[in-house]
Amino acid sequence: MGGRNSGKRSVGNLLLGKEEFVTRERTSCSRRLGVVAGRRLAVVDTPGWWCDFSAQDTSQLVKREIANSVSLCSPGPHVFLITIKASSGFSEKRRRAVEEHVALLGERVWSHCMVVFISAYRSEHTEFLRTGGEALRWLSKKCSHRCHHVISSNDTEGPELLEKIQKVVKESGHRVFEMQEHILKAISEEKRRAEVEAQKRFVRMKKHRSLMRERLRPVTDVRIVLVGAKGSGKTSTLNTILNSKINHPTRRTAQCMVGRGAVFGRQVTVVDTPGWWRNYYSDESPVFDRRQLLLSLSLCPPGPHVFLLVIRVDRAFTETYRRAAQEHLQLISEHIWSRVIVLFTFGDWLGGTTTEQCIESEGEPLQWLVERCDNRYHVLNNKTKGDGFQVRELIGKIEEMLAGFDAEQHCEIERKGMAQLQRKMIREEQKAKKRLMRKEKQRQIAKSQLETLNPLHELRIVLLGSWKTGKSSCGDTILGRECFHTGTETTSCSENRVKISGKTVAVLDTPGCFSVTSDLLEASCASWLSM
Ligand SMILES: Nc1nc2c(ncn2[C@@H]2O[C@H](COP(=O)(O)OP(=O)(O)OP(=O)(O)O)[C@@H](O)[C@H]2O)c(=O)[nH]1
Ligand SMILES: [Mg+2]
Repeated sequence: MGGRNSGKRSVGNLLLGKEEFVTRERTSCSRRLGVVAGRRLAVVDTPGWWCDFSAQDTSQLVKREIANSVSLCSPGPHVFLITIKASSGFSEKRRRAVEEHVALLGERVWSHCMVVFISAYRSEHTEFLRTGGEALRWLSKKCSHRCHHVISSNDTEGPELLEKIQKVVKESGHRVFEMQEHILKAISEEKRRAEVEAQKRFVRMKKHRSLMRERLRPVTDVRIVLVGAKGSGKTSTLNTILNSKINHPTRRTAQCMVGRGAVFGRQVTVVDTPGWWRNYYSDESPVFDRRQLLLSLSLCPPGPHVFLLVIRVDRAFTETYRRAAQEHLQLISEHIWSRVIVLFTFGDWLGGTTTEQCIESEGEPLQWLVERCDNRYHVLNNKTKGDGFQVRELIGKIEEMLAGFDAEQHCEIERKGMAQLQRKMIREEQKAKKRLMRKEKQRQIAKSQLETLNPLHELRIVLLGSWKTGKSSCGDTILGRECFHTGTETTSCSENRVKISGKTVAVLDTPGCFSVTSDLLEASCASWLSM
């Protein structure tokens, strides 16, 4: 078990003494058998979790497969190896991810767990142990200090690891980890149910598509708007559809952007939009982003044919995410649904699993969304684009959707409202420019005044703000190093100081879970008042 790319496959291969595990397992378990030094060995590789994700963000499919691994080595595994790649580091967040995912098998599993650290070379391991800190100590203790270190490139490491496992198994009296029969049965029944439902959905989709194809009218101009949560893969999708590199997908899209190109004989316009936070409802999204969503319609005149709702297929999809998607889409129009296709990205993650199996395994919120779109969905792999087949299929699905409309094929823009919005945005842009100029002027004045003042030898800064606004991270950024505890709630004030350009800069980080009052200010600065 372990995070994605944490080296599970190489550990399996080391144990079996040959390249038995070839392909990466993303969505299902794989089992290999062997005889090594006279021992019969069964090794099961499980799909990994994203190292920084909590179990809540891992897809149901992966969680079910992790639990299902137990049934693949009947009567039960002797040992669970938790693989940790030394080069990736082991933060508190990663520790929590391990804790939550291992706990899917129940608390008893810990007495069968052993940690395997994988490094490319020995010094990397030493450095890893030095920096691993509290998180590493926790994991080691949780596994009763059953830990082993392997160098991935060294083939001779396998027998040593096997010896260690054998020792652990002997110490536990050859006990195996058993899961209650009814739990295993429920897992396998759920798997079967999802497969049956997936097949039904696939047949339904195919039937509807062939019906629509009979009514197909040629479309020479296709206008697409991409909408979805932040980081769902909208910009990458634009690049895949147009076979271009218009915008770098590692950068967040802050404003709508248009791309155009000829795709399989059609003139295609794609509008990319800023994403919403997956767990924010529409009234929590900034007004600017909400307006951008509306503005997207005007960027592909006379109006878009289709909205592609982009969703990562490799992540969990909860009721909160569903509601966030619903609310943001309905900002554009209450009647939008007949023009929406769910577009799953990260198709490369699926491996041998079908999109339908994912939809059926993930649960009701995702199924609701797909149903709301009349069972229209498509999956894209933006990493390996291939020969364009996936884009050709997508264009085909869009045209089939359009065949279902009797009259106007594109979404009408409400012209009066749009003109008002555009005027408002121009006015705000002008105001923003003025504000920027004012700020620059203020800075110039301040700078000239600074020259007449005595130089400061120490600068003290207090960070205030509500819960999870990024105070501790700001502190780290200001001081240029990781001084504060980020990622966990700050419960008491803490101060760090660093010399920057000959000046001491002191930053005081404060807890943010209560509102800022003058009492708090006094308390948090008490240590400084005497300075
Ligand atoms: N493996 C894989 N990675 C993908 C895929 N699609 C997108 N990504 C990666 O996901 C990350 C986010 O992709 P973007 O295209 O920037 O996502 P976005 O929705 O435009 O993000 P925002 O503009 O911030 O809302 C990038 O690192 C992409 O390389 C895919 O199909 N497979
Ligand atoms: Mg983007």
